[in-house]
Amino acid sequence: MAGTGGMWARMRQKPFSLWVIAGGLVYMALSLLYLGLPFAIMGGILAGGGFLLILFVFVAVFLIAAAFSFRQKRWAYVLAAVSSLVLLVLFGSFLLGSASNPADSGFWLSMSGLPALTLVVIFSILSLRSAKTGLAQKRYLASPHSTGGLLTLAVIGFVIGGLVAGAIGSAVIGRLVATAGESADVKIVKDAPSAAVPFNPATFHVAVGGTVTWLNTDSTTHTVTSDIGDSVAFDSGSLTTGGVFQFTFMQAGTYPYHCTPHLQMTGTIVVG
Ligand SMILES: [Cu+2]
Repeated sequence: MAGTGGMWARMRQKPFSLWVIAGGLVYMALSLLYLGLPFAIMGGILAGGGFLLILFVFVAVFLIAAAFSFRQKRWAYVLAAVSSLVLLVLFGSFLLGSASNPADSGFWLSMSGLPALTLVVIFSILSLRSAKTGLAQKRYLASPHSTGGLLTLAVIGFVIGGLVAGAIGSAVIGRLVATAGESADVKIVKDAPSAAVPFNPATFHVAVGGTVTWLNTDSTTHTVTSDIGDSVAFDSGSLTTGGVFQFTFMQAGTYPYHCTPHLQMTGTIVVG
């Protein structure tokens, strides 16, 4: 009992900023691991053209930075700030994209990851600045009862609020997509990248001058893009959940198409 009591006392003496840095980094590492592990188990560590490897490097770097920031190593503050910034720069636009659609499968990560990493950057830079004099000297770094604590609380509140609003929005979008699905010609199905028929129906027939309507019912962003070399070129750009694309075919022919981020997703339009 005395041992655990002593441990708690030591934990409580840890400057508050270290909890924020380590907590934010561990949360991100676990999130990335949760995201990447299924793909790694399915396709090996080199799946996705090295994308997974980059993901796991971030996991390792985040965990190292978290552990040594907690021990007040100055280089670890630098590592924490730099690695967080690099992730924000590399995947910021991707994260912002899924943050704009609550029905997107990446919404929770964007909603929580962007604020968490921002907090890590702020607190690791401030901790580095005060490392020489000691974090205990700065109240906003030492104690949760401070502006630093208020900022953290505000960010956590923002994230929880965003996730709750997102869950409601996601349900609404789901209902709207189900209704819209009845009028679409070709549906991008749920879990399309691993589906046998990602574009349903796989082959759609339309008369010359007819318009085809695609609807994305998946929780991931996809595109409807004509295969290279076609005389008739079409490209929907990114379609998030509920996204609709229409194209009018003026020439008879067979038009194969695919999804740009998932090349295994293919379909065909037959005109005439
Ligand atoms: Cu796709």
